[in-house]
Amino acid sequence: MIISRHSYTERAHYCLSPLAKNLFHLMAEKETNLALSADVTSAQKLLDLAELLAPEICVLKTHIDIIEDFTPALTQQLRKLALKHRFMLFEDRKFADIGNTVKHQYNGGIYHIADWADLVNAHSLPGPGIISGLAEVGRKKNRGLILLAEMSSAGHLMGPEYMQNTLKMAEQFSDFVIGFITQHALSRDPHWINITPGVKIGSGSDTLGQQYVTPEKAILENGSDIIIVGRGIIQANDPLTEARKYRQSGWDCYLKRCEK
Ligand code: S5P
Repeated sequence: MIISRHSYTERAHYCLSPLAKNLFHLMAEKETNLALSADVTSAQKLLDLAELLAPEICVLKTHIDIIEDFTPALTQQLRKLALKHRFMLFEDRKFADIGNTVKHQYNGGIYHIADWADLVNAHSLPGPGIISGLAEVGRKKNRGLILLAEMSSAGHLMGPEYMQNTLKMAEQFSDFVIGFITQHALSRDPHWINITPGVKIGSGSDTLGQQYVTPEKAILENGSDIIIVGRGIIQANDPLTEARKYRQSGWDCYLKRCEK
């Protein structure tokens, strides 16, 4: 198992992406490795959640295309909150097309994702052209890309070979790709950030294939650096208290891993 014992600050030194470096420093200084998956469908709900939980998180992950009353004012507000409370915005767009198409999807359309999202993600499935296309837009705006190496859902097709090939592809773009959506750390190189969704205290699953691991398993056994939590927090009676539990648990596991 490939698990880094180094601190986030130490790992920041190895990053070729300025954004990855900033993210490691932000996590170390704010003492949080919790990303909130704010999967709600109204702009006001998203802003309320962001405002409430901003002090607890390093990353706010959005699905901007599920917002029913989207206006550009929403992303401007999110950026203001991100600056004020020091967290990064991650649009979970999961690009999966040829380079020329994703370039337009990233830059244009209704959402102008590249203008406000520090981070986006993409599937490696179409080959390196998808990264080149996104990099044409994102590099000059100092954005970062996360490649999906391994999903949390039951029956996914991302086996060990796919994961290794995703790593190899990322290595060609290490100033722009900051790491992976993955259940397991992929490489000994300390600059890659392993980001893990499907995390819930108590583990379990949902009725549509989502599979959960605990923060302990994600960070201590599987080498995750950032845990993404959605329904475990946003469907709780008291999301703030719950977010603090995840934050504490995520941070304690990270410290324990560094001590080993
Ligand atoms: O493999 C994955 C990749 C992602 S980005 N599995 C996931 O669940 N996600 C996303 O993480 C998913 O789209 C959702 O926004 C979030 C998990 O939400 P939860 O409510 O199940 O914690």
